[in-house]
Amino acid sequence: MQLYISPGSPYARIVRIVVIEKGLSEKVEVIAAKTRTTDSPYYQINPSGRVPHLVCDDGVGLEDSGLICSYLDHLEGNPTFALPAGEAGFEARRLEALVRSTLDGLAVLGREKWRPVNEQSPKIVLHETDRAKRLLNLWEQQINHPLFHGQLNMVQIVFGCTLGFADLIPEFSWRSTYPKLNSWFEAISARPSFLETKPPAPK
Ligand SMILES: N[C@@H](CCC(=O)N[C@@H](CS)C(=O)NCC(=O)O)C(=O)O
Repeated sequence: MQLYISPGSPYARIVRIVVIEKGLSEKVEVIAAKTRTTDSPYYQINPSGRVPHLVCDDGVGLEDSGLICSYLDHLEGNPTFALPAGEAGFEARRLEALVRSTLDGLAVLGREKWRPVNEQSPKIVLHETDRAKRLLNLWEQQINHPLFHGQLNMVQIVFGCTLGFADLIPEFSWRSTYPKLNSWFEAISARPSFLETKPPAPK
């Protein structure tokens, strides 16, 4: 299988972490795609141009980190990240959706802040900074939720990649404001799968 990524993409990092945690590194070739470029050859492989994108052994392409993680988790018949049935599964989906919402907002903020200053929209920067602060305030209060602890799950992986991405955004310093999130992040960042996929500093 081929997994198309970009080294700085937090969504691709979610999948790369699942590949490592599931012991699938030998079976999944990780390829850096050229995204956000006119006429990139990658568009022949994935017309949407987004990463992550997994080309399965039968040639079928899968887009979206949630879908790819679920596919990889079930590949060898021993899903470790599958959700429990009923109430507990719904609670995990509720948290993952809100963590992904945090990441989606930060992705917009990051993209804006990496543009030259004269191309940035102050309105978008303010809107996304405010959203991120409201959500990080919420997570600072809820980080003791059992799903953020114990056996690794998708909520933890997505949130770890979210905070790792927040770390890279210029002028978005969150660590001293949210000490509980900081210690939680320090702990998950020490996992080999997180160390191995640490994003490079943006250029
Ligand atoms: N919901 C998607 C989001 C993927 C996404 O937004 N990827 C960004 C990189 S972080 C991308 O490929 N951008 C390139 C583009 O928009 O052309 C997922 O979870 O995989």
